Amino acid sequence: MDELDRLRTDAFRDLDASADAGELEAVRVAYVGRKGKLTEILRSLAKRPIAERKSLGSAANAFRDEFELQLKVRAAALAKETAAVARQFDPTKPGAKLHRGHLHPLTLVDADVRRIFTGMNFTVVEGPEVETERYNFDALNIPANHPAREMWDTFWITDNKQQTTNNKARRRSSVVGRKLLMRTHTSPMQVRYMEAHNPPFQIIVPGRTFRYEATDASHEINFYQVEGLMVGPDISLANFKYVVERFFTEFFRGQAVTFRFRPSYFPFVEPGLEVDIKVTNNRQPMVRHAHHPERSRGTTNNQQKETWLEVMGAGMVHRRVFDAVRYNPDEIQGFAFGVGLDRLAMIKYGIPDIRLFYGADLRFVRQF
Ligand code: FA5
Repeated sequence: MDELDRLRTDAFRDLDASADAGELEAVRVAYVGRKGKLTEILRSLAKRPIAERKSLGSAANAFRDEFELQLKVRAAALAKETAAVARQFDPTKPGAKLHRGHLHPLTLVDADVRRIFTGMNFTVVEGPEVETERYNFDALNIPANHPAREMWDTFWITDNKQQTTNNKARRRSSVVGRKLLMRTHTSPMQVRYMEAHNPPFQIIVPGRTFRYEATDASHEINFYQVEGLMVGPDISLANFKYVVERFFTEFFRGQAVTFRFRPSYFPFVEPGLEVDIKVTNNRQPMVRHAHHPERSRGTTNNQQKETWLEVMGAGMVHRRVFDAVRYNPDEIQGFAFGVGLDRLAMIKYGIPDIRLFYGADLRFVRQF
C-alpha cells in the first residue's frame, strides 16, 4: 500500500509537470505502459495473498482509472495551449510573402505606346469596337464590291429579329453604310476624328480589332492595333519616317532592331507602305553587335532562320478620305499608320506565338 501511495504521488506530479504531448506520452508509458510501474503492480496481484490482493487490487485499479482520465484531461489542456501559442502574433517574424499580380504583356506594351506618343505631343483617343460599314469601309475609299474589302475578313453583325419582324427597320439597315460590323482595323477613327475636329492635330487610337480569319502563330481573330494620324499643312512622308523611327527607337530601347519600309497598297492612302521587323525563326529580334559584327545574334547561327514580320501599314492620307470629311486636300496633307500591338509585344519579349496572349495560362502571364 505504501508503495502504491508513493507511486500515485509521483505519477500525478509527473503528469502535471509534462509540458507537451511528447512528455505526456512518456509519463503514460512510464506508469501504465506495457512495462509501466503501475502495470507491474497490477500484474503482481495474482502472486499476492488473497487479503492483500483484494485491498491492493481495488486501490490499484481505482488509481489506474483516475490516472487514465487525468491523462486525457492534461492532453486536452496541452492541445489548447499549443493552439493559443500558435495564434500569438510574433512581430519579429518576417512578414508572409504577398502574392502580387502581373500586368499582361499587351497591357505593358499598350502603356509604352501611349507614353511614347504622348511624349511626341500626340493625343490619345479611343473609338467604338462595333462600327458601321461607312466608317470601317466606305469613307476609307473602300466602297461595297471594292476588291480591297477582301483584305479584311469581316465579322458582320446581323439582327435577325429586326430583319424578319420589322420591315421599316430592315429598310433602314439596308441603307448603304448602315450595316454593323466588328471593326477590322482602327482606321475608322481617322474618319470619326476628322469629322469632329479641324487640323492641325496628331492623334493615336489604341484599340481592339476583329477579323474573321484562320489563326496561326502571327494571326488572331481578336487583336490590338494602334492607329496614328497626323494632319496639317505641309505634312509629308518625311514626318512619318521621323515619328516611326523615333517610336521604334524608344520602344525597343537597348534592343537594336532592324526594320524596313516597303511599298504597299491600302485604298485610303497614296502612296502606301508597310513596315517589317526582322526576326529569327524563334521571333527574337535581330541584335546587331556594333563593334563585333560576328557576335550579332541571328546572323552567324544558321539554325535560326531570319524572316520579316509585318508590323505596320501606313501612307499619306488619300484625297478621297479628305473629301469624305470635307477637308480641302489642296491645303492640308496627313500621314496615317496602323501598327499591330500584339506583333510589337511578340518582338519585344520574344514571344513565338500570338495565341499565347489569349490563352489565359497564368504560367505565361507570371513571366512579365
Ligand atoms: C490595316 O489594318 C490598315 N488599317 C493599316 C493602315 C492604317 C494602313 C493607316 C494605312 C494607313 P493590315 O491589315 O495590314 O492594315 O493590319 C495592320 C497591322 O495589324 C499588321 O501589320 C499586323 O501587325 C496587324 N495585324 C493584322 N492582322 C492581324 C491578325 N489577324 N492578328 C494579329 N495582328 C494582325
